[in-house]
Amino acid sequence: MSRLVVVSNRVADPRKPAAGGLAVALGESLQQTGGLWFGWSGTIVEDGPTGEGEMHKQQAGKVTLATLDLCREDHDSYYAGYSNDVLWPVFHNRLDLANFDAGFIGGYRRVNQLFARKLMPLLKEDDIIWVHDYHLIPLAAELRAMGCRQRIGFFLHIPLPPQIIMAAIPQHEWLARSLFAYDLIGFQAHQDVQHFERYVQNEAHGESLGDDMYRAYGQTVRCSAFPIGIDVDEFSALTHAKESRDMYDTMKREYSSRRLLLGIDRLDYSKGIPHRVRAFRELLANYPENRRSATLIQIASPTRESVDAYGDIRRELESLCGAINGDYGELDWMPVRYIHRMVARKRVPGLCRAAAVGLVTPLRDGMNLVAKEYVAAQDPADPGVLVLSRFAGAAEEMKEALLVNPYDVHGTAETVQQALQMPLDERRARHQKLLQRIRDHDVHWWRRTFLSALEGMPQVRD
Ligand code: GDG
Repeated sequence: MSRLVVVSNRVADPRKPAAGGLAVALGESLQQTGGLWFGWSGTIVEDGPTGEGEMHKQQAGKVTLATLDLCREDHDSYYAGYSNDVLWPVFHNRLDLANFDAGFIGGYRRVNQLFARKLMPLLKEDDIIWVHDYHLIPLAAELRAMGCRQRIGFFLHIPLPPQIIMAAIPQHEWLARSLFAYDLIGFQAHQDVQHFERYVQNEAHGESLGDDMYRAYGQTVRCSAFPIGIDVDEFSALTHAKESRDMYDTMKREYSSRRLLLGIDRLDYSKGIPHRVRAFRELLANYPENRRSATLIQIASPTRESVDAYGDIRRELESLCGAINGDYGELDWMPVRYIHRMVARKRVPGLCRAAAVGLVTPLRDGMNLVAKEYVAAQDPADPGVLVLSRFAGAAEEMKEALLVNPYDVHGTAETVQQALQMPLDERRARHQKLLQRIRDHDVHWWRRTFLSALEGMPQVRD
């Protein structure tokens, strides 16, 4: 059996309780076969030389964790710069927020080369290499340039934008060419595959060969959608753990005669939180029966605070929530509870279960795991309703949610009202179908199908 080598920007110890489904899924597959997990250590060396980094190796059960420190300059240009200030906004269709600073690309390239150089000596002949996400698009090309012939797969956790938006990135052709150094590319949704296909045909002047195979730049690559899931059983089991039950009981007690609406997101501009809060204000304005009765709890956990756009969204949200509470709040009821902190993972299922409506309304999202977690946490006998943005990858599968256009604040408010009034029979029927779907395509299915497709690729490249 081939050894699995996972490469991602950050590395998690698979023996420790994981913060999310991805770490669980990757940790689990590595634990089974034994394997190597390679990435940045999270340490920034203030005055270190560029393109270098000390490597740390640690054994975690059957898994070897190999991590690299980055110097300040490399970190700022590769991670905060090119990854999060260019690729993240553009891939989420936010050209207006992209900062095409010409200084970033050097660091992005340098760190990918550094990763390749440090990884190369650790590789064995029949390893299977699985690279994750937009930070590492050129990694396979760098490895190939150093003579790596092992099978390499790439999974993009965020959306791939339409060709015309992709083409705004000054280095788009280099990025696209780099993708063809992989054997297999996995996207979250069929729409991403369509965007890839159009780019290949119109921009790269390549062709689709059928059977998910594409040819351009003298290379052939397989590309398919592998929608990521969650560990449904683990998440449902967490619902019954003490912390989660306590959370649920507290919420039910505190809001006994009130309806809870819940949003849980990193405070990222892609998640559409201000639009959602405006929709909630519209709900209170247009359907006054919800005043004193509906409460929106919005958990917005801090993220990437060194990037300017994140400070802006925080200020916008704080002022919006303050204005709604000022306009509609009563001495014994505040419409919005906004929390700018991370909530403990063990409490999340209980919070989801207590909420009558789950609001997952990103402006753009690769998948969105919160949509799946909300469904997994519900009581099947009395489930809440998921209101889901049509622009989340999850909307391709989760058809029984109430789908909304988050830019349409009025329409979203109407749909939330529909969710609040939905009869029990309909709630149960929708929930049952959604639960079945997230069970059929859980995180284990995602990992198995991706890795078996990668293992099925011929090892020798032309
Ligand atoms: C990227 C893609 C894709 C959030 N706040 C708290 C908290 N969370 C947890 C959620 C969920 C996870 O973080 C967020 O996952 P998402 O999928 O919603 O979003 P991204 O972080 O943007 O992830 C996305 C994903 O990769 C996987 O491929 O689905 O489209 O953007 O698990 O529950 N957890 C805790 N406290 C919080 O305050 N404990």
